[in-house]
Amino acid sequence: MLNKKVEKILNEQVEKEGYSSSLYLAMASWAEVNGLAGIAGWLYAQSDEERMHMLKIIKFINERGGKAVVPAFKQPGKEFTAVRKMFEEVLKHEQYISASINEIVAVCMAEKDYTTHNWIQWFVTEQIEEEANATAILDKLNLLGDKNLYVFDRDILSLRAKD
Ligand code: OFO
Repeated sequence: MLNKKVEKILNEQVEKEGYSSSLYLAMASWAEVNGLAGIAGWLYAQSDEERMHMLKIIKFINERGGKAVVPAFKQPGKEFTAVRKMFEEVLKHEQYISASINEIVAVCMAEKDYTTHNWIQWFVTEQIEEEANATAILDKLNLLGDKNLYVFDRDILSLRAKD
């Protein structure tokens, strides 16, 4: 049976992953209507990946005898004024998610739930990649400068890690 404190924090993570999915979907849609098809493609794929993270947690909670709760998701922003600023927001958001995964690890340790502790390691590793991806994109944007978005938009899909 899943420990109650662990169940609670995992359900909170369900909300965070679902929000991540909505946030990247909103960014993708903004990029699409602004003629940035490559960036939109990257963000649509990222949004799908976040939904997959959410599902992974829902299924784990249920499999372990807990009860997953699908929450309401707050609405993400609609307007993203500049590409670089938007990716700074992506990195900040991923750092926030990493901290929250670490919090789950801490609760698992405190509750001696070594099964969930073992399972959550997938997310620990995933967050290294998520932060590295966002940082790599920001590095490229810094190299290119704001005037070369055409090149960046063409090349960004090659920066997607093979999932
Ligand atoms: Fe972006 O890794 Fe899940 O949230």
